[in-house]
Amino acid sequence: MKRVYIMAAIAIFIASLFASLLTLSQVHSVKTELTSRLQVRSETLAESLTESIMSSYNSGWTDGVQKIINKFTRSESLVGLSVFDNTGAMVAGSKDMPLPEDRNLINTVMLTHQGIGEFVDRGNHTYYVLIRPLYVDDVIVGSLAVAQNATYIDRNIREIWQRDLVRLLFQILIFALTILVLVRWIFFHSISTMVESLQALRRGNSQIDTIPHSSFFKPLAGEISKVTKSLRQARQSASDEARMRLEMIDSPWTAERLREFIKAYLKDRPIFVLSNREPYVHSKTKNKIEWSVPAGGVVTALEPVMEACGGTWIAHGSGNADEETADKNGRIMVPPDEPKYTLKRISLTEKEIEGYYAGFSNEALWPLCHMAHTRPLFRSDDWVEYRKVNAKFAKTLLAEIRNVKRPIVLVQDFHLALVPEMVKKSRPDALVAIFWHIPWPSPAQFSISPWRKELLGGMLKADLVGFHTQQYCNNFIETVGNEIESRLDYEQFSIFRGSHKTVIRPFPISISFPGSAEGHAEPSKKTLDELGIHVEHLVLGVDRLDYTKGILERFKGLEFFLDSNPEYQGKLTLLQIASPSREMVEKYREFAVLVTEEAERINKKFGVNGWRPIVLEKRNYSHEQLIHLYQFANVCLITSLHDGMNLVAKEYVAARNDESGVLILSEFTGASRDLNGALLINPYSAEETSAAILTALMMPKTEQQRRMKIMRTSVSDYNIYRWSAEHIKALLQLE
Ligand code: ADQ
Repeated sequence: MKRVYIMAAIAIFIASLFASLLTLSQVHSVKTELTSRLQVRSETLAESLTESIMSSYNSGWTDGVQKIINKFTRSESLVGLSVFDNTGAMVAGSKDMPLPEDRNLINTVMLTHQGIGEFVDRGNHTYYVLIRPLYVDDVIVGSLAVAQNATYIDRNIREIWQRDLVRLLFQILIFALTILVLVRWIFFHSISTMVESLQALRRGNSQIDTIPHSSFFKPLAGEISKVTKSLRQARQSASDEARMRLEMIDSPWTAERLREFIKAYLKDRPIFVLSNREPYVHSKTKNKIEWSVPAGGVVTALEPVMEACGGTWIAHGSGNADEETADKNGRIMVPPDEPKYTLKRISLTEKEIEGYYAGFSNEALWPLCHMAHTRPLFRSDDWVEYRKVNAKFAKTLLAEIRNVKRPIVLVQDFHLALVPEMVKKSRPDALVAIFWHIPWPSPAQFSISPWRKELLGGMLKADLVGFHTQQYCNNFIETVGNEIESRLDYEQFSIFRGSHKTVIRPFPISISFPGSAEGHAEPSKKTLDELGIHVEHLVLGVDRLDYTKGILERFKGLEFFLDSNPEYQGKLTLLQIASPSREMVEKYREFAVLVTEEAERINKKFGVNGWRPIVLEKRNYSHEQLIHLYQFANVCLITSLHDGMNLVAKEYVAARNDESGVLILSEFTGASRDLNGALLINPYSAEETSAAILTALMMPKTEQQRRMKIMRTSVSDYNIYRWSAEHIKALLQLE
């Protein structure tokens, strides 16, 4: 629409310019005509007066001339007359005669024998003064000046401008209104109807067919109808195929297959997802509202599932325009450009965010579950807020499922550990699963939490508790055994408390591969060019700015590598994309400073001729930009000190459709269990990291391809659609 306004403004500008030029030319011709008429009149007048004036010359110019002057200047258009002798001195003249400033004109007239006309301004009036020589027997004896009122010429011109300007403004108004009506109702309306219809079709709503039938768009509408028809057919056959594949164990999982699976297994039972982070954040800058997808594993993993299945996602609305963009109940359909499911936003107070999110979740539970040598901070105020916000989430969900029989509830992550118990208390018929996206620590490590029993009690009311790896499941079951009165069944990996059974299962999370843009994008070097990176070897790191990701250790490993392999100096760059994370937590702010300082130190040590060994980009990149970077990176370097899974590793593998590139992966990530072709390292050892970089750079293409193939098969065999299907299947088996 903005472009339409710009085009309308340009059209109006051109029309105004054209109209102004026309008026200007009209003004010019009117002025010329009026002036020439005035000149002719002045000449005639002067001629007729000359005779009378010369009759008094012989009597010595005196009283006679003055009398003639007084007699003639009574007329309205003749403003004044003056007579000069041959020395240029005034002999007689009317009172207030407007004479030109330049008195030499009188002498010039007598010398050149030529009459001169001049416009003279006096106050608000303009006069035309004509000076002519006076002769006796062909000898110049003086001159005569005749002044006439010329104000009416300017008045006429002004009137023309005013009249034409009003007409011009009126025309512009009509013109602008016509453009707006044309664009709004004919083009914009028709096009947005077409877009809506195509979007509905893309969402799989084959009933809607609102393509406009106006004759103007007929050819386009015809083409679109054909395309939509073939899309419908393609979708139908994909759906038929997916239904057939449901029965075939070995066939790949796709969004379509998951949709068919959900239809077949859940019938019409809706899915409710609860997580702290929302999948789409609306933010307002100046007067513009924009949406973005926040960086983070939970969103990356669950968004494709919700797109495939629909349902409701309940999350904290953290954007400053979230409230404004949602309806009065906090609901909004997303993705914003192609709505497929409902996002229900919960608003939290500053105090709640401080205590529940920054405090208990990120300063207590996060370091408690990650072995990254950061001490957890347990504050009872934070715990109070954590419980309060968990209750808020549970209450919101209970309102949403009020009229839903046996709802499926998928609670996500460590922020909402108490929600399963709170939901089950009111709705025992709900099937509840909680998935823990981060590692589960050893029983000894978990035992330091003052609220360990409450946390475990909250989780154990779920029917299913999921982790990424078997190791985390083992840790959890042992922790429960140590802390809570219960019966453990190691054979079925279940925990019984009273009559309630909770099943513990590993579901290694993944990404949407194949089935989305991964690996299909045309590689583009745009971002690298913009960053001025033109090296032979690109090593890539992509993380949230989090101390568990081992970014400082990665830098140390690179420093060790450049020290031990100086021939690579100037030829290799580590591009570290690090999106700011949890900035309200002091540890994270300190960590961001440390990362910057360390990058600067290493760059200072090795940097030469504009080459920097580390390019640190502390910002969010779009999914597409990341895919392009993955495609150009010879090495992806993941050095997490402890990581539930690490989806970046899988994203790198998925983007490498040329089957080359080397993944260096910390052995302390969940992903290291799934990705057999990676070079595994202990990130605490700079020597090991450095050796792996050298191995990666020297690895023959055939070996790279062998390893990459293994990893790509693994990611595509167990993608996010399969994760979701197995998760839901396991939950349904518990009914
Ligand atoms: P995270 O700790 O957030 O997830 P990870 O699994 O690596 O870690 O996922 C990060 C996601 O954010 C990836 O999709 C990545 O592309 C994206 N991302 C990172 N930096 C970005 C940037 N600068 N710009 C844009 N996107 C960026 C948690 C656990 C993990 C677990 C996931 C999923 O800590 O162990 O794998 O949940 O369960």
